[in-house]
Amino acid sequence: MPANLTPDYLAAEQEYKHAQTPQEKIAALERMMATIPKHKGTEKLQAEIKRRLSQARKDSQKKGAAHAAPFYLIKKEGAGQVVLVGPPNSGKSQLVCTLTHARPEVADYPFTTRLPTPGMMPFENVQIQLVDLPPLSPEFTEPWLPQVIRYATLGVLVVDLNDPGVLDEMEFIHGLLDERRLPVPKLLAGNKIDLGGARDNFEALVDLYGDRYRCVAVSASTGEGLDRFARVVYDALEIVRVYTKVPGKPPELTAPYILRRGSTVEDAARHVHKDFAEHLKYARLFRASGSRDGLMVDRHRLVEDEDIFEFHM
Ligand SMILES: Nc1nc2c(ncn2[C@@H]2O[C@H](COP(=O)(O)OP(=O)(O)OP(=O)(O)O)[C@@H](O)[C@H]2O)c(=O)[nH]1
Ligand SMILES: [Mg+2]
Repeated sequence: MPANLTPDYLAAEQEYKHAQTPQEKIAALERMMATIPKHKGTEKLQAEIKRRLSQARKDSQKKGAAHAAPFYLIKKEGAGQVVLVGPPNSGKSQLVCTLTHARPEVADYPFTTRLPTPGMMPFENVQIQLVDLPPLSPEFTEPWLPQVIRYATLGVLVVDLNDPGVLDEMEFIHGLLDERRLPVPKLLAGNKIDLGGARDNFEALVDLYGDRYRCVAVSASTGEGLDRFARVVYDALEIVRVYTKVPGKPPELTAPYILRRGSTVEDAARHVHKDFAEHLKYARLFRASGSRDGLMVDRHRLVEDEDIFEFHM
């Protein structure tokens, strides 16, 4: 393997080979582009991926192509697409019902959900897309689920803390993710913390899996832990919010620009307007707390969550 291609890249390439529609091809190619090691040895390959990506995007624009979009790939909206992954009956649909305006069916028997249902979860002034999914189970797993999990920005593993089989379910899910080379979710939501014995099971899960996952105990029924859930999801998305202001005017704090963590002042300026980055001389940094009142910063400074910038050309 000349270019030291990573397992993530190779999995994305497999996905591309099996892709049936332009949308699936685009998703797979975007993932290939995101995971390909960026060095001289892969330059040709990168160029080839870009060429195919632009072709696939053209194909997806063609008349009638919309009908070919697979029903299960949900268009991304908001600050990130977060899929709820987990065994049957763990409360994935109930979480989406409680946290968003969407109303997927909730029932006390397994395999209730057969289709993905998206909804928007607010976190402070940010909207995050939550997607309810059918379960992962040794009995039956929808064949298209891996593709949806791979396409998402982030996965959250949702388990039922009151289920005596929860450890076996975790093992099964790890095996499946591994076999399909799927990204392991970063978060583990232990649901039904309102039920007796759930607290002990949560502690046991943290002992076993605490270094693999950020763990949070919630109850989709009573609402316990859900504020923390939204905060933890926001953190795991690795994004920052920035605001802009005009000299002499107060900032607009309701509609943040969303950037990746690690972005610079220059990236922020480009996000607002492509010409801004080019002509930027410096920026003035403010914070809602007043702690950075107008500090002059250059284009290479890393932005922090809730920075407020005044761009000067
Ligand atoms: N006590 C309690 N019950 C819950 C909680 N969350 C969900 N439930 C119940 O658990 C059952 C399953 O909930 P669902 O949301 O349908 O579970 P699901 O994970 O979507 O199930 P599938 O669609 O089969 O994968 C329902 O009877 C819910 O009322 C919770 O936090 N506490
Ligand atoms: Mg469901």
